[in-house]
Formats: sequence, C-alpha cells, structure tokens
Amino acid sequence: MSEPQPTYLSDYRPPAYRVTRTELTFDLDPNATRVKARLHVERHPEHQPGVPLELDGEQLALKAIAIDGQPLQPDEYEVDEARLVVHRVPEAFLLDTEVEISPDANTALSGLYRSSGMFCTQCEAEGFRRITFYPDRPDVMATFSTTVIGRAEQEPVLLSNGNPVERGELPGGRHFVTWEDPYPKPSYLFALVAGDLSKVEDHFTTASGRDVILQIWVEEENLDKTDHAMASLKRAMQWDEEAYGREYDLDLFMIVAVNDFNMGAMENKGLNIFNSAAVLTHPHTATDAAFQSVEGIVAHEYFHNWSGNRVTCRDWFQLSLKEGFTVFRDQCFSADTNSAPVKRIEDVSFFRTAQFAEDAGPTAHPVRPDHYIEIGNFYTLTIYEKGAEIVRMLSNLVGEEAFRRGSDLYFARFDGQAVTIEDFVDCMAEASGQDLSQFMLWYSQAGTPEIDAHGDYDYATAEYRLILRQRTPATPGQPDKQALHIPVHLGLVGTKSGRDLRLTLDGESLGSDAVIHLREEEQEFLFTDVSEAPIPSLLRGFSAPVRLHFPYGREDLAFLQAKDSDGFNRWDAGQRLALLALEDLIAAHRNGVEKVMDPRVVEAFRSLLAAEADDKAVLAQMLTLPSEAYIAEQQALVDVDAIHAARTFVKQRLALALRDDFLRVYEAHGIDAPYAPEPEQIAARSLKNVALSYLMAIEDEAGLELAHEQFEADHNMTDVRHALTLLVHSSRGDIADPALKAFGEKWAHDPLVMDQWFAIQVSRPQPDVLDRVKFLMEHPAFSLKNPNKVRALIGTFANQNPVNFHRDDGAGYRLLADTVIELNRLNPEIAARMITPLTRWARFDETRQELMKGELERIRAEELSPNVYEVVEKALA
Ligand code: 0A1
Ligand code: ZN
Repeated sequence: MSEPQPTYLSDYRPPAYRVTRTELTFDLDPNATRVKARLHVERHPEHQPGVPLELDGEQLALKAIAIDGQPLQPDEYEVDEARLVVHRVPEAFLLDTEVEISPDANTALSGLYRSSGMFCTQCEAEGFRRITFYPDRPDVMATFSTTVIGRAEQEPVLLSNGNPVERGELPGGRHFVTWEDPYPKPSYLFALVAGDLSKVEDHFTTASGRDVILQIWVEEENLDKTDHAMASLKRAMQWDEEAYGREYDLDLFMIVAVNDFNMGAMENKGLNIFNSAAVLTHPHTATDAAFQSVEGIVAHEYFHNWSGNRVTCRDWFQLSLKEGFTVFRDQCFSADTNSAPVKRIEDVSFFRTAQFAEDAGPTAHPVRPDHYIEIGNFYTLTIYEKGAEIVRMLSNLVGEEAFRRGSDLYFARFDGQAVTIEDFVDCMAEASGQDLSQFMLWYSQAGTPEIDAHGDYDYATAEYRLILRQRTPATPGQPDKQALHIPVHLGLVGTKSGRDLRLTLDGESLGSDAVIHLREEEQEFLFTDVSEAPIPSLLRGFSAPVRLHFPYGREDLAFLQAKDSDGFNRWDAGQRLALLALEDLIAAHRNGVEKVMDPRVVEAFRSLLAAEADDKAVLAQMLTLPSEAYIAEQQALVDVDAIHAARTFVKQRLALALRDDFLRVYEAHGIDAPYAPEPEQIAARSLKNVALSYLMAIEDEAGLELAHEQFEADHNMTDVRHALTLLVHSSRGDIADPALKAFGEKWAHDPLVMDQWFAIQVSRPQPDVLDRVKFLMEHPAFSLKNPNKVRALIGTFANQNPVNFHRDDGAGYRLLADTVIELNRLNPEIAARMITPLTRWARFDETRQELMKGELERIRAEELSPNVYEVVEKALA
C-alpha cells in the first residue's frame, strides 16, 4: 500500500464539472443494494473544454454507465479504488450510472449502512462516494430527487431529503417513495432512512405564517422518549427567528434516531439523523446533563439549516465556517434557555481541559488547517469549540448589533453558495467598519496563546499600570507565531470597596467594565484616576481562548471569589485558589512529606455554603474542585497518582471540616415535585448531589445511607446515577455490588442506560478496574461495532480514569492499543479518535513515555486506514 497523501488548501480549484441536478434510485437490499444515478452535468467555465470527468467513488461495483443514453465502451473510462474517470465528455450532458453496494458489510458507518435492521446514511464529510460515483465535494450543489424502493414489510418507512412527491406499490411485496429536495445542496447533506420506524408528530408555525410538520422517527419502544427533543426543536426554531431572523424553509422537518452512529448527529437537509443518545430522553433513563445535551444538539443541527446548508463550505478546510458559527449559535441558545453563567462555566471548563490539551499536543492544528490526510480526523475541539470562541470574540469585538447586521449580510449575500471563512469575516468587517485583518490570524495559527500579565498601583499618582505580554507556543509545522488581536475584558476591583472602579484609559472614560485590545507582543495600559488600590479581574467571561497568568496571591483570589462582579471570574478565582492548594499537595505527595490543607480553601468553601445562594447552579459549580484532567493540563509533567491523591485529600478535608454544612445543603434540596428538566430543578439537584459527593468522600455513615436511599428511591436517572456512581467508586462493595447488579438487570433492554452502567464501573479509581474493563468487553451488551459502547467502556476508561489508564506497567495502554487495532479494520473514524490519550505521551514520565510510544509503534506496524495512519504518524513525528 502506498502512503496516504495530504490534500492542501493552496491547491483549491473549482470543480471541472458541476452537477446541477441529481436523480437517484435506491433498490434496497441488505447485501446488494442497487443505486442508479442520473447526473445533469456541465463544464465549469474556469476549466478548459475537453477536460476529463473525474468522479469520486469507493467500494462501488459499477454495473452500467452511459452518457446521454449511450452506454460507454470499456476504453472510454477507467475505474480504480478511489475514482471513475471518463476521458472525453460533452460540455453539458446526462450521466447515468448504476452501482451495487453492501450496507451490511459497512461497519465504518460512513455511506449507506444498517443499524438495528434499518437502512441509514452518513455522508459528511466524504461518505457519499460510497453510495455512488459523484464529485463528492461541498462546492458542487445540486437539487436532488430520490426514489427509495424497499420491502413493504421490513421497510414500511422510506425517507429522504425534502418533500415526498410520489409513492406506490411494486411487485414482490416492494414499495417506493420519491422525495424531491428543491434546495441545491452538496452531496454531504444527502440522507436516506428506511426501516420499521414509528413517529411522533407536531408542528410549528413560522414567523411568516407557514406551517411546518415536525416528525421524530424512532423504534417503537422509544416513542415515550421524544418529548424533550420535540420541545427543544420548537424552541430552537423560535429562537433562530428571533435571534437571527432565520426561518425554516421546507414544509417538513424530520429527525431520526439511530443506534449506531459515529458522532452526535447530522444536519442533512430536512432529515437530520441523530445518534439515539443525542435525541432520546426520559426522566428514568437520562440525566439532567443528557437532557441539556439533547437540547443543545437538536438546536445545533437545526441551526445548521442556515449556517451550513443554505450557506455551505467551499471546501473542507472551511469546516469551522459552519461548525464554529453553529456551535456559537447553540451555546447562545442554551445560555438563553438555561442558566447563562453555568453554561459558560461548563463550556469553558471543558474547553480549557480538552481543547487546550489538543492545542498543546502533536495533532494541534489551526481552526482553518492548511492540509489534511483524512478530513474525518478534523472534526475536532479546535474546529468546533475554538472556532466558536473565535466567533464569540468577533461578536464581542463588533458588538451585538453589528454582529447581527453582519450575519444578515452573510446569509443574504451567500445564500445557496459554498463559501469561505474570509467571506464570513468580511461581512462582519463591512457591517462594523472595523479592520479585522490581524484578527484573521486566529484562524491560521495553532496553539493556545499565553498572556503574562502584571500590574502595579501607584498611590501617589492614583495610576494603575497593567502590562500584558503575549506569546503563542510553537506547534507542529508552525515554529514562529505572530501577535494576535486579543480582546481582554476586565475590571479593576477596589480592595477597600470591593467594587468595580471607574476605568479611565488614555483620558477616555470606559465605565466600570471594559474590553482592552492587546495587539502587540507587549503592551502597557495605564489607567488613571484609580481611586483605590485594585485587584484586576482579567479576561472576564473568558473573553479570549488563552491561558492567562497573573501573579495573584491567595488572598487576592479569595477576595475575587467573594467580590468580583463578574460571575464567571468569581468561579475562576475559586478554581485558581484551589489549584494553588492542589499544587502544594501534589508536591508534598511526590516528596513524601505530610500533606497540609490550605485553610483559605476551607474558609472560602465555608463562606460559599453559609451565604444564601441566589443561583444554586453556580454555587454547585463553585463547590466543585477542578477535575483531575484539568489539574493535569496545568502540569508540565503529569503525575496522575499525585493528582489523584491531592484532589482526594482536599475533598476529604473539606468534607471533614464542613460535614454539617454539606448535610444541611443536601437535606434542604431534596425535590419532591415530579421530575422536570428545567433550570431550577436542575440547579437544586446539582447542588444536592455535589453535597453528597463530599459526604461520600469520607464515606460518612449518614452520607452512605443517603446515597443508598437516593439510589433506592429511584426518582430519576440524575439522582440514581449519581448515587450509584458514588457507591461504586467507594470502598463499600457490600452496598455497591447489589445496587450495580440490580441496575444492570433492570436496564438490560435499554442500550443507552447500559452505556451508563458501563461508564460508571470503568471510571472507578480502585486498582482492580482493568480486569473489570476486560470482563465487560465480553458482556453480551457490549459490541466493538457500536460507537456508543466503545466510547462508554473504552473511552471512559482511557479518558476518565487516569490512575488506572496510566498504570505504570502499561497494561492500560496495551488494552487501548489492542482496541484501536481492531477498530482500525471495523471503523477507522472511531479508531482514530480513540488513539487520542496515547498521543499525549510527551506529558508523562520517561517510563510511561516509552510504554505509550511502544503501543503507538505497535499500531503503526499494522496495515492502517488513512485515519489511523495520520494520527499515529503525527503522534510519533
Ligand atoms: N456536521 C455534524 C457532525 C458530523 C460530522 C461527521 C459525521 O460523520 C463523520 C457525522 C456528523 C455536526 O456538526 O453536528
Ligand atoms: Zn455541526
């Protein structure tokens, strides 16, 4: 096999031929589906007449080919494992092909495959080429007509994009439906579903008064798990009209739930296909977090109808054009529907843990990469979440109103087109009159910028001098970085008054809260008329995706945690304070000296618990220590055992010192009302459950009893799962084992609950867990072919159980590598994703580095898919 070759952004050219209309007929069969395609093709004016026609195609058996009705002779075309080339074609013509494909043999879940007996498709990014020969690139946009033929009994429901226009019976117990999608679309938005599905239906009246039918299609036993997704969809439709002036454009909007799916969900035009985990909820099977995630994903896919479908990407390097913008849109939607500060805290905690790690590792890449081997490897936190942070910065830079004008301009100007990130940013520049040229560097430079800040106050002149220095570390292929345009949202909090002081910069009064612009490598900001000595509150709301260093003392942090007017920074100050304490304890653990708890952390927690919280959800966040993964992210050399020991020690000390407070909080927040996934209840549950975690950290008798009762009460999955997790992660197997067994038996029929059952067990910190993972891999409910199962069992173990995954005998690494090797054959996309923790070897001690690299080498020795090849090569480069 030859080495896979990269594709470069700089090589972009428009397609030689475009397709204006695509007519498809699928004759479905599990092993031998026939796909007939009639393409209306014309040469692109930028290419020379006579240029050969090249179509993408993989794993297709070509059965017939004709141009304008004339079958081609064998010497008129060539087919290899990646494409079909027709040497001579007219300027404009009809191409007819027929191919055979095998949905049942498709374990990669890209193209047409079967999941729990039903046919479904996944075409983004390059799956359509596994369905038919086609210019499978997003800048080829056609209207589609799709006829689906299936067995009336096994596939009573036949769906595709757009509107159904014809249906009928056929001989041999078969039937068909024809769908017409009037909006030109790229092939990656094509979808087909066929199977024995049931639906719930609702409707939505758009701002202009059109009635849209909304359908959610699921397996019959899941009909009772669709209410929340439907309600979320309607809220999202309403929100997009109000916030962005965007109306839905077809008469029908469908969502389908499938059990086997590589990602969360897919925005196919008019026919969104969802991982069942991203759509199904029920109070007894889904946690609050799952309810919120479903709401966000339903909204995300719906928002793509404009940011992605009506206006799409010119090429896959522009992926963040649709993803960064759409994630920003769904984040704002969720903030508006739930607790806005908590949404921001959750998003930023996750971002600073996982995206920062990606940006610091061997697979770091810019938000707009300039080359890739396998685009499937670029559905990353950088493209999605950092892309969203960039759009958020843009929105803050130009202001809300100009941002809306810019987005209106973008949708109006580029409707029906495939465009670039410049096109988007140009609209924002035009609408705001601002120069965003330096800002564009955010898209081309990888790596997390670091800001070193320091400041001093001069009592004599009442001036506060703030000096900011920025630097972006080298990343693979990018040794030297330029200075970025970084918006720093800040306040100066008076140490006497505890209030935000008025800000005067260069003679201009900025109010008490402002954004300053760091554009140089080093810049000094001189605030005048500062009436008292301040502590700066920097990067409020996480105004830019950077690491900020400021030499805060612990007293300063305790002060900011209590006084900062910015809720996000109050939380962040608490996290920084806890981190300082944790760092001492990590050092103590490593040096084998006695651990001593910083009393300031205890006092900070005591005040939090004593105050009447106005936002319980925020309080729950403030009472949550930084995760082990986040602590690791702060360390140059990660010592998983010391981190675990230090964090456990802090939790226990807090629990011992504040036991009665936690007990009181727990008892005050029991909820008797029927479960509802609404913000107030969610807040109360999270606060109560945080309190229970502390009590369980010391295995307090009252805590154990409460956890057991909470499990037995079986009120809702949020409480049940939390209680069960605490029990299983405790030393009390006598209580945990029967509970775990009962839970597993009760939910054996429900794959989404079984995923949780797997995850709870393999995240246990106790040292016997590796055997448990191996044992569970043999469990009848586990399958390597199902991505949710792989994520729940192997993914949870490798990413959320650091002390066991990083065992110093390398057994955790070996297990992951074995899994990757098997998945490489079955499902390359999932295989490549699963490697991530091994790619982070450089952060560990030498012994572990050698073990991790050894496993990467062992993977490299296999015959690899391009997906796995690209990741392993980068990791070992
Ligand atoms: N566009 C989808 C994500 C998605 C990407 C790739 C997929 O298959 C490889 C599937 C879904 C979204 O952003 O939701
Ligand atoms: Zn998306």
